[in-house]
Amino acid sequence: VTVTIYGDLRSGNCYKIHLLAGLLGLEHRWVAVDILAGETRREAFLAKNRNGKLPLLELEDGRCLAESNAILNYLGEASPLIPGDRFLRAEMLAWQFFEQYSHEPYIAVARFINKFLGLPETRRAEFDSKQEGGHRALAVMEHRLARASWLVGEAPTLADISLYAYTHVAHEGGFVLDPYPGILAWLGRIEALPGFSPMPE
Ligand SMILES: N[C@@H](CCC(=O)N[C@@H](CS)C(=O)NCC(=O)O)C(=O)O
Repeated sequence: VTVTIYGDLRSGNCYKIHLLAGLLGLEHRWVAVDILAGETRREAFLAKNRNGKLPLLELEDGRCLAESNAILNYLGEASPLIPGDRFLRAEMLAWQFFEQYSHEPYIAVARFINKFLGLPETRRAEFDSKQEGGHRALAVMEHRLARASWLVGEAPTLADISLYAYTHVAHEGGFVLDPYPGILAWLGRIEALPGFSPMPE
């Protein structure tokens, strides 16, 4: 018996958990849930997460935990990916909150509209409206990564996992990464970590 993760690996929020599990060698059961087929809106899933969102972690005793970055913090407890230092740990959380408020709502949504909906004319204005905010978030990351190897301190943390998820597929949302050499080098450093697993195609 082990923890269960409900996820759809086309989603960066779900892929974060898959990536962490590989890096830490965590034993787990992965249950594939198909968002595009409406499975997150069915009663069986809503009974586990009223918010109807993936990913979702279910513990052996039946308790469930939603929100990708909360799940990372739960599964990453006592690993080198969470700094012991109080300030660095809070900085890691700051990047994770940044990811959810200033990065994902632009880059993940633009990617969804383009890659999964095929950029229909009815969503074109919304897609365009995401570009400026996405580039603002990428510029904030570049400012740090032009002068440091990792987002926090001198080693990889959960902050890097959270932000890797949608940054490495940002081009699928129309964001060309060439103007961000610090980000490109950082993506390569994450991909070279032992236990790294790519997002499946
Ligand atoms: N803040 C949440 C976002 C989760 C989220 O938006 N999940 C999307 C996929 S990326 C989802 O499950 N959508 C299905 C739906 O809304 O029915 C997290 O970080 O886990």
